[in-house]
Amino acid sequence: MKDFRFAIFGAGFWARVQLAAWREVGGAECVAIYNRSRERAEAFARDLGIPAVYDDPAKLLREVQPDFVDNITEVGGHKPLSLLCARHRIPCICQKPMAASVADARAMVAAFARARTPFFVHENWRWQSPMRALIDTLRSGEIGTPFRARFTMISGFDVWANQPALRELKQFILTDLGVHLLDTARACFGEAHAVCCQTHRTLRPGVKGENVATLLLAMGPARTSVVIEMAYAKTPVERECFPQTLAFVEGPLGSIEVTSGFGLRVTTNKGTRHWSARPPRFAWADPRYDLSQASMVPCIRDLLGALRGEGPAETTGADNLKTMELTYAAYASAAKSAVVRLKHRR
Ligand code: 89Y
Repeated sequence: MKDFRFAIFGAGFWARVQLAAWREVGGAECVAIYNRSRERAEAFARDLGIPAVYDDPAKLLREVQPDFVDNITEVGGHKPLSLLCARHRIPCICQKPMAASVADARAMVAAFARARTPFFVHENWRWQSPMRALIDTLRSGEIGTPFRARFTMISGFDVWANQPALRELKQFILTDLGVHLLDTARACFGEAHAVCCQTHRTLRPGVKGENVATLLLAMGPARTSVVIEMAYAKTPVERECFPQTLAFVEGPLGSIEVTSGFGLRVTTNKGTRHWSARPPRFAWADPRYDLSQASMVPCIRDLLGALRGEGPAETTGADNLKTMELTYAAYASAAKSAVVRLKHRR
């Protein structure tokens, strides 16, 4: 099968790892890079062996005509650069969070639909090995339809060291981490009917946005009560699990626990079975981010399969629009101290 020729937009922390993940998967070769700082793009291209460097994205698209673009810029670049791809009818994978507002996300999805061009979001949390094991166990029906679930991601890890731009976001933890947890919750329990959210800003002025959030959602046909707790508050915690999400799910036939150290524990009236969903270790991954960076591999595989026409991807732009609606509904709830209902949902 012919390898795809693709271009990356962006030359930051995640672009470097994502390129390594593409190489791990194979079947697609990065032939060009765009970054608004040419100097940064050149250094990146030199280090990673990318033949062509551009500081003008439209010129890149015209001259290189890549089979697709992987847009790994910061959120400010997501809308303009994705829309540029749509105008050139070049399929695009956009980094999460897709957009800085629901209106922007809708405009992006609509532009690709009009151009009849594939559009995806690189959303890898649902591909983390323990989260996938949770999704698969729920879909097997072993514990029945869950009535309640809890996702917890409370970490003292210094996420700003590698990603200083996160300090400047006026909307921080829900757009950075919340999108991941909400997307995974959608994969586990179905679409949200209502959300109630409270946030805190405990690290001002160094970190501008909210860095603590607690959500209660009603999700899916059974209106499963889903509680999501997240914090990057530099709180000393005895067991640091970054970047793992811990979970506890209750159903009529049993419960599932995702424990620190990638453990899965499923308890039914037959007893408890447990196993480890440890992710593979890739030499190119930063050991502190192993779980999350390893999950880029199955995420990319899924997107590549869709680009090849082998089947639909899980994280299309249209699907991720529901994650965006939910994320910004959570902000609206926090702003109003009120429950926000989501319309037109399954
Ligand atoms: O940016 C975030 C992501 O996508 O995964 C973890 C992270 O690096 C910090 O929250």
